[in-house]
Amino acid sequence: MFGSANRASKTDLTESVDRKRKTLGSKTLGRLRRGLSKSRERFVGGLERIFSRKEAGRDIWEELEELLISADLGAKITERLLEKLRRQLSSRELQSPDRVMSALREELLDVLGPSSKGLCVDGSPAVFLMLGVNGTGKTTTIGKLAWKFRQEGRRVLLAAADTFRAAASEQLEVWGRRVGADIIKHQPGADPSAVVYDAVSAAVARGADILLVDTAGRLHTKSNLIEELKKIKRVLGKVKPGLPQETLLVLDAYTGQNAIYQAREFHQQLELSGLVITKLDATAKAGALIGIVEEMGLPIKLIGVGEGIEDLQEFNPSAFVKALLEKENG
Ligand SMILES: Nc1nc2c(ncn2[C@@H]2O[C@H](COP(=O)(O)OP(=O)(O)OP(=O)(O)O)[C@@H](O)[C@H]2O)c(=O)[nH]1
Ligand SMILES: [Mg+2]
Repeated sequence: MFGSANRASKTDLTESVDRKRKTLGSKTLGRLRRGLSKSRERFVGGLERIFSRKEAGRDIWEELEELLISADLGAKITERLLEKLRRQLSSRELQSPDRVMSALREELLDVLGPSSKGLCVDGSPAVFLMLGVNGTGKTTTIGKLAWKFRQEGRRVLLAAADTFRAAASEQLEVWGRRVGADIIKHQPGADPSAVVYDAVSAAVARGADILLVDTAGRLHTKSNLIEELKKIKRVLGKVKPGLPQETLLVLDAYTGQNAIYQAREFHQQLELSGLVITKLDATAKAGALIGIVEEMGLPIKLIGVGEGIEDLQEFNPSAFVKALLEKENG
């Protein structure tokens, strides 16, 4: 369930709601497992390969270190993890992939656990500002998110504040038609803050529950992108104190550890409320997300696990770790 309000009819039988929840739960987990298959293969396949070889004189610690680094966990977490495993595991236990896996699982949950925090949908409207460098998946995430909210019966408005390319607002319009959400747009080249101003006014006037603001990812004039985004944020705050409820940085998981540089810069300048990690299905380096959470201390609010309309999930640390480390029959 996205957000806190529950709009299900009171006449629903508890039993049927439970049944629905169960099917949804397993569908969601299946999609997550599918999405993370490349990264899971790196972890699980890698561990199996390490433990299936029997020749003497190998340094298992070194091989484990290589595996974790290749999954893009980052040097700091890898080091801490190996230290913990060294303390916890006897040399006999070190022969057991299960024991190593469960120690790994515990450590990842320790880092990711505090990162689960739902989206703030309080306010009328609740405004989400989506930021990120070019091509990370901002517009697609907005489309998927709008779909989720529409499924919950919320009224959703989209703001086309990426005004440089005509194609940007067209892409958003296609999503709007697909999910049943109106869009507020100006001519190409217009001031993005003006679009946002109009969009909030329209959202208030039309009684929209959620306003999703799409922004540009690249520099398109001589002006600085970060300055443009700051201005959008200032305008929102002026229209109504407390807006936006969410300032979300969209990061492409494929970027691996380098995403941390984007996260630092945007957080410093724009005070993020959380992260969205997309394309987890396209990378074998989903481990990078763990290093980013540890360094930034920001919650991951959403993850993208494919290009389809349903391929967006609220981040659930234990489901994520399970899907990353456990094989189908696990
Ligand atoms: N595999 C995969 N592809 C994704 C995901 N999210 C987005 N994409 C794809 O990434 C590409 C870029 O997505 P956009 O939504 O246009 O990215 P953007 O951040 O809006 O890009 P700009 O507007 O150019 O800054 C598209 O081809 C999307 O289909 C995901 O979770 N998984
Ligand atoms: Mg876009």
